[in-house]
Amino acid sequence: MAFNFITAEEAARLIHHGDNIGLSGFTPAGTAKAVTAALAARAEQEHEKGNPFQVGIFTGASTGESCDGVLAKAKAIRYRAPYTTNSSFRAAVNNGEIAYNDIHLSQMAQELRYGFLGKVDTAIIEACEVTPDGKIYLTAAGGIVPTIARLADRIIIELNSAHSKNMIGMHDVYEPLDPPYRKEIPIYKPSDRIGETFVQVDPAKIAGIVETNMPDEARSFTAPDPITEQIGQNVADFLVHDVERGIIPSTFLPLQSGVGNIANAVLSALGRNKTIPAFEMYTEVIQDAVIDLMKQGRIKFGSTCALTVTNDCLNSIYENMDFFRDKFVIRPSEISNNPEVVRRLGVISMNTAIEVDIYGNANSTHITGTKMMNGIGGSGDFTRNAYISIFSCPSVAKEGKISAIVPMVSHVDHSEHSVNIVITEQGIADLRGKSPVERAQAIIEHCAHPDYKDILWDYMKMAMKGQTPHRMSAALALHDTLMKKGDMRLVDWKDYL
Ligand code: 0RQ
Repeated sequence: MAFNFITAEEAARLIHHGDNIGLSGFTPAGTAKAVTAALAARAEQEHEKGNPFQVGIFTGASTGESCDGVLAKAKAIRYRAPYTTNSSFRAAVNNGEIAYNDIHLSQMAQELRYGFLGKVDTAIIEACEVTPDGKIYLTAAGGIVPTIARLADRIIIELNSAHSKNMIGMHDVYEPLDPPYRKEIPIYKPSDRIGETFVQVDPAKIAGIVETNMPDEARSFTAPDPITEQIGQNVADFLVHDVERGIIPSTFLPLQSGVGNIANAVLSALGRNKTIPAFEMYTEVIQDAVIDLMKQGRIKFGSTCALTVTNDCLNSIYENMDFFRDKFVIRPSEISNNPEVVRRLGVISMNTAIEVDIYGNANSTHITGTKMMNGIGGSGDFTRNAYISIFSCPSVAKEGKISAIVPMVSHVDHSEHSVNIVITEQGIADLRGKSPVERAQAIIEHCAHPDYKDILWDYMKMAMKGQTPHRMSAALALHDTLMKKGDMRLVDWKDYL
């Protein structure tokens, strides 16, 4: 069948106020860019005419400026799920302008199929190739494409020549059946392939193809500083110790790593530590450090949902695809983050927290309990099911005014039951096999910043005895002091008795 080539503006006119759109991509990798930017312009025009114009957005994870950024600024988003990292979007969420539903990434596709989230009217899918019989070859991410492509009434393709056709063959597209018919997902090692290299759609649903040449909008990394270097070193030391005492098999286990500067620094440190054998990853994002370690032979294989790399790095992959072809596979988020597979493979998870409390509950999402930072992303998919779950963060934020170790987290994403190891630049707290009081001793002793150790020990002294000692009137005193005096160190426990 002959395709209908249209402009991004024409594609945007196919979308109506109140529609839900499903987007390809996972992190800014592989995300729709041209049609979403045109949609933002359309929304602004409609708003100027006094007409309402807002859509619901379903994605794999975060997107880039030409999606979440411009759409949030244009006040064109009514509802969105899941993860996002865009600052304009974040501001709109925290102003109460956008209904944001922060879902575990592995669950996004199935919640759409189960009908929890409403109808998908239009899917906008970035591709490096599409064939007349409806085979869509994706770019740098898997995301939720198989599901939105099947559920949507119409599909718009962004055929993006900034992505090389060398990406053809790097995807493993598989969509599970829903209960009660679901079977096991037959992945027994990270490199196992179980699906197709393309997303098959009914070509009659492709309403138009928009040709683009737009690079992905991945953020660049800041160079590791002494704090992130030390955190990376501590994570590597911890893993070496557990290999040496036989807890982790000497052949090692697949790793998962979150996004951001800390995650990048952790992976670099692991790569440098030659006591850790060359390893594999079963993860949701591959960042620049992973690609460097593949080139050095330190990482043998990576199963991922996205190549969340800088454009220089992505181009170096495209130019050296002969080398990379057997080094990674890109899967839909439902599979890359699948709890069943994570637990079967014995994945060691490494994620970053905003704050951790003395009992091991971790807050990955909310600043001072109320303001959304990014979202839970895939951290819960991996943490709850990991062989060993690790959370790392600097012991303090904002020049020491904020302690990342607090008596009680202001929001819980990962409970004490799921968090095994807490690591800061100060040291390592191994929470496995410990009671709550033993955990508190380990976290304060090994992870808290020296400025906060006595403050936290004093809290322990004033806490009411029990399985999990707390003084309820003082549990959030550090946060309260931060809001009132601008520095948690100024807490006066007498005010909270
Ligand atoms: O603020 O940007 O103003 O400097 O938070 O913190 O230390 O630079 O670390 O970039 O790795 O982000 C948890 C947000 C960490 C991220 C989080 C401030 C700090 C700084 C960023 P500035 P850092 P990172 C994979 C798995 C949740 C989801 C997840 C995240 C900014 O890793 O979103 O793990 N994780 N998903 O100053 C106030 C505190 C703070 C604080 C840090 N206690 N109070 N501000 N900050 N701690 C991703 C996917 O699933 C796709």
